[in-house]
Amino acid sequence: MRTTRVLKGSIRSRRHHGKVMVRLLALLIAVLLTGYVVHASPLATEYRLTFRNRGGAHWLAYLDTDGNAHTGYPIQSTGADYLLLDDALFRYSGDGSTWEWSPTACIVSFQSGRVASWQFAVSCTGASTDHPVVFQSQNASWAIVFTSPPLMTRNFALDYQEPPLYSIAFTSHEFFTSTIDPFRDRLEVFIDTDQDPSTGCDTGKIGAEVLLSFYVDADGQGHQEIYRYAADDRSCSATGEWLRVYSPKDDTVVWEISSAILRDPPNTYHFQRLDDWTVVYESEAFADPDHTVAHAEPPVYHISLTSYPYFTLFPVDAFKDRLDVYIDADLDPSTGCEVGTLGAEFRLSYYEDPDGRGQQEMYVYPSDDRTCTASGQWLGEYTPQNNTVTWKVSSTLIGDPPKWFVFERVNDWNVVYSSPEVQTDGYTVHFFEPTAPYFTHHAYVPVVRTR
Ligand SMILES: [Ca+2]
Ligand SMILES: [Ca+2]
Ligand SMILES: [Ca+2]
Repeated sequence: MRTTRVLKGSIRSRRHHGKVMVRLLALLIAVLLTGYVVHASPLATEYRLTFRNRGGAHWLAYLDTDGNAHTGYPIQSTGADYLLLDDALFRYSGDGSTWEWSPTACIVSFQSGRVASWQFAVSCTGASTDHPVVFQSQNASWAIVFTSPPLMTRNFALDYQEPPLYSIAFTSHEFFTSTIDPFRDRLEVFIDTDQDPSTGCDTGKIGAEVLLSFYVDADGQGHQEIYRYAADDRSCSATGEWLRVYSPKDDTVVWEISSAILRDPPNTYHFQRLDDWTVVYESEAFADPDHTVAHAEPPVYHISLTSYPYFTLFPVDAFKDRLDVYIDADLDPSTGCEVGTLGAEFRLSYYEDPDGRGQQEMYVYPSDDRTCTASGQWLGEYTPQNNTVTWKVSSTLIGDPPKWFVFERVNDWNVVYSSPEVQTDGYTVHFFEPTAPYFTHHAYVPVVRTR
């Protein structure tokens, strides 16, 4: 019968009536046996409100006693008709937006501190049913520390535990071991608090409502900032607010953020590292169900080629003279661009533009691109030092060691030097082109290869 949706009214009500009678009888027996009654409806004459919080100097409870969001002071989508501010109860007397409260004669038993609690007569508010309450803590200068979501009383009682602080950590060895440009180099965390990619700042992976940022000022002092994006701010135009001075430890920045800002987990995260305002590393977007989130940037390869001949022997022709590194990422000579003994999945390239500015490029070869036809992607401007070019490449791109490398120098589109195969188990690879190539069998015999 329970699965039958259509029941004749009379049968149904009679059955229901019967059940009620049985329950009343059971309750009567329970009362006789135990001597007390469990109320099924709000009968308490006193409020008992408890707000377990992480600290503050003032504690507030907003009471929407008529359950109508359109009456009283608007907060967290409720309309507060009464306010408990520390040990006093106030009645709302504003116009629906102003902060105006009138004192009441109600006597409130109040306990301050991390377990803030209030006890007072229900008749003080005249509420006849359970209703929404919003708890809030403020500091000594009346700044909001935490605001709860709307909570519902149960028989005029409420016991609420403030959620923990969010602790969001970003570890980047690369960031802290490189030279940090003030303001322009950053560690950032985009957070999609509603887990809706169509709202907030569009990072390409998530729709972020919040961005946490770390930078260093001209004096070397670390700072944390927060950006908050409105739902329709798809182009991320919101201005940042300064949070605090911050000193990183162990190559890690930790942002501690109130749950009032990020709401309850889960959130979706997207970590980025900026070098000179350019994104040079970005994590995959991932959801985390906790208040503690930690992300570490994977290691970065530093691949260097020193070539005295390139920088000192001849004038460098724009575009046509190059320094190249081929990388066999899968250690399989039969896949990728065929170069010497390697089958390269990647090539890193350096050249000068007509203005003499150094540029870096990267080529990605599919496994069947044996003749190396893939087009390059521009990586950025680069200024060589000590006749050396260093490419920095994330291991997320080419994978972890070991890797095989071949270094080449190209003159007027002809390969004029090709190194022996270099194998490495580390993330740092430095190759020195022999300065007296005439002594080696890699001599200046042009090896012409189509590019
Ligand atoms: Ca109201
Ligand atoms: Ca969103
Ligand atoms: Ca290969």
